[in-house]
Amino acid sequence: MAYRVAVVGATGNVGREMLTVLSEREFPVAEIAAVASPRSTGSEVEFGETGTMLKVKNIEHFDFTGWDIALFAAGSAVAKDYALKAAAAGCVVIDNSSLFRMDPDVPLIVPEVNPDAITDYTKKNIIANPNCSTAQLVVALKPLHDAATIKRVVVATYQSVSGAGKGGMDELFEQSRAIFVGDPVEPKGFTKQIAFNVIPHIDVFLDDGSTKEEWKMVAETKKILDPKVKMSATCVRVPVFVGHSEAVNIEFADELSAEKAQEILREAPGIMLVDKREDGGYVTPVESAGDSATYISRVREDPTVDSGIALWCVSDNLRKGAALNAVQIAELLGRKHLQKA
Ligand code: 11C
Repeated sequence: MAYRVAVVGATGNVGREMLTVLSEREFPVAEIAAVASPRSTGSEVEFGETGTMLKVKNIEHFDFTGWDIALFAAGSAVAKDYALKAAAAGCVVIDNSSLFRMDPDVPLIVPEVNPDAITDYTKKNIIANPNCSTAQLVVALKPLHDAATIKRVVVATYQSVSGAGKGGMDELFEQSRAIFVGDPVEPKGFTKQIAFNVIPHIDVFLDDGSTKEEWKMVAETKKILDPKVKMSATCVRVPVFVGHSEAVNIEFADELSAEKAQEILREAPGIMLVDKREDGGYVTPVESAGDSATYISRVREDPTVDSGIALWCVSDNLRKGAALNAVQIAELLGRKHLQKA
C-alpha cells in the first residue's frame, strides 16, 4: 500500500522537516507534492535527503481530489481557507495548527498516548497535531499516569526560537551578531531582546494573565491525556535554536518512587531516559536537535507533596513537537484506517 501525500507549507521549518521525516521513515509514498503559498510557487524543496527535488505548487490552484493525506504545516489562516476544502475533497488532513485542536469532532492525537481516539477522524476528515510543548509533555506523562494516576502537573518551559518559525531563528542569529559587533539590538518578532536573554511570554495574553501558549498546554493535555488532570504552565522563550525543554513537577494519587518512575520511563514508547545523576548525565536541547526521542533526565522525588516526581524533559520541537508526530499519525492512519491497493 502506498499513498499520495501532499505537504502544505512545505517551505517552512516544519514542512521541510515533514518531508525529511517522511523520507527517513520510508513512509509508503506513491506520489508526493510540496504545496505552499503563491510566494514560494516554483521554488524547489528536497524530499528528505533522497536527492529528489520537488517543485513547489501553489496552494491556490492545488486540487486535493485523489490525494490520500495532506500534512498541513502552514498555520491557522491557511488551515482555515484550505483544510476544509481538502477534507471535503476526500483527502485526510493532519493539521499542525491550533485551529481544530479543541474541536470535539476532531481528534487531537499523540500516537504514544491516545492512538485509539483517531477513529473519530471520519467526522470531519481532519486530525489535529498538538502544540510542540504539549506533545513531548504528554509522552512523558502518559506512562506515569497509567502507573500512579496524575492529580496535578506544574510545568515551566524553556522553548527554542524555532517554535516561532524561521523568522525567530533569524532574529536570534541577527541579535547575537549585532551584540558581538556592537550594533544596536532591535526586537522584531519577539517582544524583547532574545539573544542572551529569556522572555516569559509566548503567544498572546489572556484575561486571566496567562498566555495562549500556556492555555494551549493545559487544554491540549486534558484532551489528549485526561480531563481530570489539573495543570499550571509557565511558558518561556529562551535563546536556543532547536529543542524545547520543560521542568515538570507531577503530583500523583498513588505512591510512586523515583526509582519506579525511572523504570517505567525507561520502557515507555518514544522516551529515552538519560539520568545519570552526575556531571553531564542529562540531556540538553542542543543534543536533542535532529532526534526523534523525548528525553527524560533529572527524575527525583518531590518531597513537598505526599507522592510526587520532578523531572526534566527535552525534545526536538520540530520533530516530536510537529513533523514527526504528524507523520506518526499518518502511519497510524495508514495502518489502521486507509485501505489502498
Ligand atoms: C512556540 N509552541 O514554541 C509554539 C509553536 O500552536 O502549534 C507552535 C504553536 C502551535 O512558539
